[in-house]
Amino acid sequence: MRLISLIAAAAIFAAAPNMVFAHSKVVSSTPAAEATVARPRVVSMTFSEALIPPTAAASIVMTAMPGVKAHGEMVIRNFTIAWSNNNRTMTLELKQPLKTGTYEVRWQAAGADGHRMTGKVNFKVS
Ligand SMILES: [Cu+2]
Repeated sequence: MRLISLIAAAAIFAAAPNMVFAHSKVVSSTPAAEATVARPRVVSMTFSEALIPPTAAASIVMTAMPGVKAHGEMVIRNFTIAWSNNNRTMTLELKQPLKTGTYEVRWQAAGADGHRMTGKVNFKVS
């Protein structure tokens, strides 16, 4: 029993650095999180590690529009996705610039350890 506890403790210590460092997250984005920008035509996110593109997806959701009280969520679909920076940067190239409003970009992706992570980046278009 004691040996098993020791093995379990060792396994937790061995796994801890990966748990802290290996999970994908956004380290920078354009527009930047919480920024207000003029109508962008490109939204990009750079992640903390290379992603496996088939596991990655993103959606752009307009959550509010000036002067419209109960806007609800409107999903923006007119973009294509490109990868660069050794699969660390995901760029959403919009066919039309985003209109004035409040946006949330929702992403999901897995890095080297295969764990699927999700997150979001919020910004405003003026
Ligand atoms: Cu993981």
